[in-house]
Amino acid sequence: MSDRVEQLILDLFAIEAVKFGDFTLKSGIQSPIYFDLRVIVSYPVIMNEVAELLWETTKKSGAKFATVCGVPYTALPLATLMSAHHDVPMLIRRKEAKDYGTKKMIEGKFEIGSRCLIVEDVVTSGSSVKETAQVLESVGLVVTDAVVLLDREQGGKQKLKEAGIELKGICGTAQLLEILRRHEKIPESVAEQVRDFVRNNSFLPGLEPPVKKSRKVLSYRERGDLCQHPVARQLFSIMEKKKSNLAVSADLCTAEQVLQLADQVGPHICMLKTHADIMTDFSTEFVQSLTELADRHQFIIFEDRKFADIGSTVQHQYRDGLYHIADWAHLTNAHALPGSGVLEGLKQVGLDKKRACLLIAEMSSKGNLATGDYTKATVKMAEEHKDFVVGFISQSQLTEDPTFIHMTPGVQLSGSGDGLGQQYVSPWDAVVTRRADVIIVGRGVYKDPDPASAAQRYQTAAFEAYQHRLAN
Ligand code: 5BU
Repeated sequence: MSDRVEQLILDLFAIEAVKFGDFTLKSGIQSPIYFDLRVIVSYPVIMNEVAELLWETTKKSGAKFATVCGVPYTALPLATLMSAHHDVPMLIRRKEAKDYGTKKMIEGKFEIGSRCLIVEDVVTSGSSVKETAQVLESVGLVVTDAVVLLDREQGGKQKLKEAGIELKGICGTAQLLEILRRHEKIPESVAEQVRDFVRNNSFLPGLEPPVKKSRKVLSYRERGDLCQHPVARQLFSIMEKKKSNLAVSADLCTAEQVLQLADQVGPHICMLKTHADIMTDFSTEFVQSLTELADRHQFIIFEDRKFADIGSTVQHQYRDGLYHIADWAHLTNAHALPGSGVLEGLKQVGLDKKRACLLIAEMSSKGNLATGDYTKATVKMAEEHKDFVVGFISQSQLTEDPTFIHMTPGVQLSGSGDGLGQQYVSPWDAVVTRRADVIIVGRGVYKDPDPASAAQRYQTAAFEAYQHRLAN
C-alpha cells in the first residue's frame, strides 16, 4: 500500500491538488501549503485510486459500519465510489437545508442506531467531520469512525477523538513532505516552512492558532527602489513595466538564429540569456545587433558564462578572448566553487563598466552537488560582494533580502526532463512554490514552432504566479 500512497501523492502534486505558496485558508490564516482536492473529479483514475485507498485504510482499521457518508462536496464522489465498488449503502448529507424542521438533512435509507462511516478529503481542525457527525447523529445514526485522504496533522485527529470519532488517514503532511522531498519535487526550504507552519498552527486545546499576518511581499517596483546596483534597478523596472518575469535562453548556434529569436520574443521578456561559446559565428556585428534589440525591446542581456576559475583567469575570460563578455553583457554569472577570488577577479573588470553578476547557488540538473552547506556558503559570498552580485541562479528563494534577485532555470509548461539530467518545474511551481523572481526558459520557447506565442504563454503564466504571490 505504501508504494501506492507514494504514487498517489506524486499524482496529486502533478495535478496541483497539492500546492505550495501563500494561501489564505477559510479561517483567514496564511498557509504555505494548500490542498484543493476538488480537481480530482477531472482525473477518474486518480479519484478511483483515492476511493480504493480510503476503503483499504478503513478496512485495515477494523471499523464497523452499515453506511458511508461523504462530507459535502469534495468527498461525495469518493463516498459514492466506495459505496458502489464495495456494495455498502451510502447516505447523502444535504448542506443547503438549514431548517432542520422542514427539510430532510440526510438522504438515503438507514436504521436508527446503525453506524455510519464519514469520508472526508482533508482534515485540518476536524470541524467539518464533526459538523457532519452532528447532523447524522441528529437523525439517529451513530458515528464512531471517519476516514480521510490527507490529514494536515494540525490536531484534527485529537479533536475528533475527544468527540468520540476515530480518524484514519491515508497520508499526513509529514509523510507527504517526505515523499515530495525524496522525489525532489519541492526544495527543503519549502518543506521546512510547511513543517514550521504545522507546528505553529495546531488546533489542540490551549494551542489555538495564532492569527498570523504573513510578511508583505514587495512588488518588483518596490524592490527595484531598494537596490543600489543599476542593473538590478533596471531589471526590476523592466519587469514591472513590461509585466514580465520571463527570461528566454537563446541556446542557438548562429547569430542569425539568436537575433531572430531575440526580436520575436523581445516584447515578452525582461532578459535574454546567451551562451556565446556555442555560436559558430560570434562577431562584433552580432553584439551590435543584439544591443540594438535589447534597447528597442527593453531587455537585459545575460551571458550565462558560469565562470569557475581563479580570479586572474576569469578576469581574462571576462574581458578578453573571442567574446569580450564584459563589453556587452549587462549580467553574467559565476560558480562560488573557487572561493571569493572568482568575484574579485570579475569585479576588477566589471565594476567600472557597471556590470553585475549572479552566483550559482543551486542547479536544476539531477544529482548536482550545489546543495546544503555549499548553497549557504554561496549566499554568504554574495552578501559579502553586494556591490557586484545582484542575485542567484537557484531553485528556491535563499534569502529574504529583497535586493537579491532569484532566477530559476529548468522551467517548462509541459515535460519533466530532457534525458540528459535537466529537471523541469512549471512556472507556477518556480514562482509560487520556490519563490523565483525570474523564470528562465530555453527549449520551451525556442523549440516551439511559434516562439513569440510560446514566450507570451510563459510570460502570462509566470506573471500571474507573481501576482498571486503579491495578493496572498
Ligand atoms: P532549457 O532548454 O529550458 O532546459 O534551458 C535551460 C537553460 O538554463 C540552459 O541554457 C542551461 O544552460 C541553463 N541552466 C540550467 O538549465 N540549469 C542550471 O542549473 C543552470 C543553468 Br546554472
